[in-house]
Amino acid sequence: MIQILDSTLREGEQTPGVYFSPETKLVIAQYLDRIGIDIIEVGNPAVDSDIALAISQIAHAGLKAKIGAHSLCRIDCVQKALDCDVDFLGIFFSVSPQRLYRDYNICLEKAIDKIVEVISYARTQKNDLLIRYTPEDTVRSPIENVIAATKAAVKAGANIISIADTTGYTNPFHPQRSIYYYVKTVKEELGKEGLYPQIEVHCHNDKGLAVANALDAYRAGADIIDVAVMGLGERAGIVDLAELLINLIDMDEEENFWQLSYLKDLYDFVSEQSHISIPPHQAVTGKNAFTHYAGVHVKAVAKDERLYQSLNPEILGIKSSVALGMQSGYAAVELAIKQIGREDLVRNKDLIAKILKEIKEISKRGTPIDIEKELPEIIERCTIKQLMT
Ligand code: HCA
Ligand code: CU
Repeated sequence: MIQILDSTLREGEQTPGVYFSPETKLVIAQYLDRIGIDIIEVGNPAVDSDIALAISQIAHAGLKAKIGAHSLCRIDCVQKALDCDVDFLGIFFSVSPQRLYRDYNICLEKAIDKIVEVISYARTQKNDLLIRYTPEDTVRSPIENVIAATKAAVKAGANIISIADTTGYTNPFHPQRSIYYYVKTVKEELGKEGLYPQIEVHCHNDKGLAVANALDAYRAGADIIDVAVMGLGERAGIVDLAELLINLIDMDEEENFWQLSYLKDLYDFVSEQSHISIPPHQAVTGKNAFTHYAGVHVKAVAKDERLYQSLNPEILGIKSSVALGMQSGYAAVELAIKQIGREDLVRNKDLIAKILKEIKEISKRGTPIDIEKELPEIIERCTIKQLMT
C-alpha cells in the first residue's frame, strides 16, 4: 500500500515568508496524523533551535505517524537529528556532475565515501531508525551515478531511497526524463544485487506537473510519495496533499485509507498560519471546488450533482453549492431561495424573474454575491417592487 510523507513542516516552511511556530507545527502534525499520514518530516534541527524543539515535541506527542528530521550529509547534523528522538532521518547529497564539480568540489568516489560514512554512523546510533538517502536532483543526474550512490547507501544502512525531482524537471511524456524511468531503473538495478529499499519520490511543481509525476512514479512502483499542504515549498512548491489523495482514492485498486474530512480544517489552518490564501478554484480545497454557477450547469445538478461532478464532496465532509450572478438562470435562484429557507417563494415566478434580473445587475460589480447575507435583501427589494406594480 502506498505511504504518504508530508513535508509541510520542512519543505513547506521553505516557502518564502512562512514560519510555523513549534505550537503551530504540533497542531499541523496532529491533523496530519488524524488524516492517516504515514511519515511527518518536521525539519532540519541544525537550521534553528525552534525547529529542533518542534521535532522533539512532535516526536514525543504520541502520534501514530513516524516522525522525521531532515539532515545534511554531515555527522554533526545527523547527531542533532538523533538528539530529537526521531523515527526517521532523511539525508541528502547530490551526485550530479554539476553539483559535485561546481558546488561541492569533490569527485563521485569521494562523495560516495562521505554518504556511506554518514549513513553508517546513523545506523550504528539507532538500529530501528528509518534512514532515507536522497541523491538530490536525482533526475538530472546520470543514472550510473544514482545507481552507484544508492547501492552504497543501502549497503551502509539506508532503508529508503528517494528519487528527487528537485527542480520539477520530469515529464511523463519523455521516456528517459520521466520519474517513472528513474523509479523503475533504480528498483531493477538494486534488485539485481538483492537490495530492496523502499522507493520514495519528491516531485516539485515548477512546470505544474508535480501530481502527474507523482502518479507516474506510483505507476512505476514507488512506495512513498512526498506532499505538502497547499503544495507549499521552494519556488512553485511540491505535490499538494489533497490533490494527491483524491487521485489515489479515485483509482479503482486503491481503497480510501485516509480521513479526508479533516482536510478542510487543516487547509484553513495552514492557510491562516502561512498567510497564503487558497485560490477559490483550487482543486479539492478551493472555495469553488464544488460550486456550480452557469445556468445550464445548475439546472442539471439540481437533478443530479454527478452530471457536473466527477468527485463526491461528501467524502471530504462538504456539500456542493450554487453561486449567483450574471451566468445564473431560474434554477439557481430557486435553489438559493430554498437554501435560505424561503421555499414559500419558489412558485412566485414573477418574483423569481425580478430577483434574477437584480442579481444579474449586481454581478456587474465583479465580486461574488453572498447568498446568506445579500439574497434576503434582494428578495425584500423585489417583493416591494412587485407590490408596487
Ligand atoms: C532541499 C531539497 C529537497 C530535498 C529532498 C530530500 C529536494 O530543500 O533540501 O531530501 O529528499 O527537492 O531535492 O527538498
Ligand atoms: Cu524539495
